[in-house]
Amino acid sequence: MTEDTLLVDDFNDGVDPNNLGGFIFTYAHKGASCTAVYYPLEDNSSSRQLYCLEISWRIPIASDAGCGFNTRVLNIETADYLTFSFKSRSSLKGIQLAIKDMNGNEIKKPLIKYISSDNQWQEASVPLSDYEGLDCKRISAVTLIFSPHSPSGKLYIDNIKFKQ
Ligand SMILES: [Ca+2]
Repeated sequence: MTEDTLLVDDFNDGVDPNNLGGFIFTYAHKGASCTAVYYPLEDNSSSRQLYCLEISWRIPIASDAGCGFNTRVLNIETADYLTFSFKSRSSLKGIQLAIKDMNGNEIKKPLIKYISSDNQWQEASVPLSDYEGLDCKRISAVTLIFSPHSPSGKLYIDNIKFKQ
């Protein structure tokens, strides 16, 4: 970890907690489901190594589910971007990328603003100016929120970090 990077999780140790001491959490409201498992990567030659996280969801009725990454009380004042590696072949139009602070404020943006679902690994770079209004000295979680607009699917994520 360098000075200009705040690594949330590279999943490389294969277990919780993450690099900040926070935990992965999933939730699912009525009729929905969401699971997250460590997934071994076959190609360790790239920046994506050892494990990523495989997230599966199913929202067959009007409900919602999510998978999040607890960042404890993270100061991201020096960061300009949230970045992560991502791969999915599922429809992503109903997925929101949320960032939350310790005051309970949560800002959500459509994930498809930052990535596509072409089943190739891609690097997302999310400008934190899109999330203005949060207490950036006390960030508590990054969450993917699933809705019936993407009724079921699977995605892979790795190297979640805040950086300059
Ligand atoms: Ca990894």
